[in-house]
Amino acid sequence: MAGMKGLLKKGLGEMGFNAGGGVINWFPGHMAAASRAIRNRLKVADLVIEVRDARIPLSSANADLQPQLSGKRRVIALNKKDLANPNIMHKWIHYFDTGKQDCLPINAHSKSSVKKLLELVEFKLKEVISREPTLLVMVVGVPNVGKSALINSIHQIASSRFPVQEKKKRATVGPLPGVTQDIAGYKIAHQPSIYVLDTPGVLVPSIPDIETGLKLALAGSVKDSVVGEERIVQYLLAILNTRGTPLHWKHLNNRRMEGIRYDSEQRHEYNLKDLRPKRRNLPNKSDAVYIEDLVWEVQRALYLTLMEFRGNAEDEGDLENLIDQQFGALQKAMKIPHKASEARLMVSKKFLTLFRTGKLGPFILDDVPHTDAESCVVTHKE
Ligand SMILES: Nc1nc2c(ncn2[C@@H]2O[C@H](COP(=O)(O)OP(=O)(O)OP(=O)(O)O)[C@@H](O)[C@H]2O)c(=O)[nH]1
Ligand SMILES: [Mg+2]
Repeated sequence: MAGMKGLLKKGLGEMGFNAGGGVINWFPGHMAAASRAIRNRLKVADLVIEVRDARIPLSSANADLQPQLSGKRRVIALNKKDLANPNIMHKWIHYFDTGKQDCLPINAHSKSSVKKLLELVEFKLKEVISREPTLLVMVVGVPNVGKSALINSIHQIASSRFPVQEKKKRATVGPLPGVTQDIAGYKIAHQPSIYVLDTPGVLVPSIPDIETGLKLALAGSVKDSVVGEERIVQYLLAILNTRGTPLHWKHLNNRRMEGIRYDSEQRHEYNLKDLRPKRRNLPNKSDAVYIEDLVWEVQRALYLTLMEFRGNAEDEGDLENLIDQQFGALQKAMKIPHKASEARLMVSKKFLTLFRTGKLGPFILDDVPHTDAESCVVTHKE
């Protein structure tokens, strides 16, 4: 980890995730106003669904809202569980359980998953449902975690149960952060009337540390242009190399990797072209096969560079060299023309897409903190 910390300090050190100044203006004006509006509405909410990104259960918590949220009936929905490593997810569930905080990993696009969340919400509202004529459930979270997608699924499930008005009303969902700009209500039940409120994603004006900022950028909560795709990928590669993840890809691709063992042992100079499995012409291939091949080439490029790396990943200079080499290997694997002046940027964009769509496998980037039960639901890593 020392190598990565050094690299972050050196390469990314001048970055400040600070709304007030520096190179980065990532806290747009609407967010400050939205934060105020959310705080006001929270005062009257009966329950809040705090949506976090399952890949970063702590880094995706809005630290400024935590004191208010912890004083309310709250369910933490760890969304995008399809992109998160299930083996590590159960440790996170245990972590939140220990802190007596209701939490549920969900996939906002899956009805069965959202139904489970609704059951939990109903259970927590049980006692107020019987006495209040109107209830307000708020959905809050940092940008792009899937709040609006969740609202749409809730609304859809509700409209199959109750004859709700405005059946066709849908929240806009999109792949970039900052899609929802206004608070909007959706009626999901009557007697009592229950409304769910979709809210704009809000970040804190000052992100406490650079790694939290980079994780938020990796997960897509901060616009890529704010941090720069190359920096985000440099950080992702630092994580993968430090964790030795590419070495595990060998087992995933055992059959195809057979050739690799031969090549890396027998030949020090490898040529990706020679190793490439026989390919049919691109136009005849389905997209799925094309992507599968691309993923395989990318994983192999990272596996080989890490295998042949003779430096020390704890040393920031060595790690930086390895990452530079990997950018070159990825460029070849992705068949991005050598002279393309924007090659590094193109590599970064493609690599980020593979990561964000889960093609490189499921990940959880935050480490489960060692805590006592009381301080369990902390907002960011120490
Ligand atoms: N893989 C995966 N993608 C999801 C899931 N939920 C939402 N998404 C995608 O994440 C992106 C963001 O979803 P939104 O619902 O717009 O996110 P949001 O939190 O409302 O974003 P803002 O309005 O910008 O704050 C979209 O591309 C969704 O399709 C999920 O559970 N799994
Ligand atoms: Mg939204």
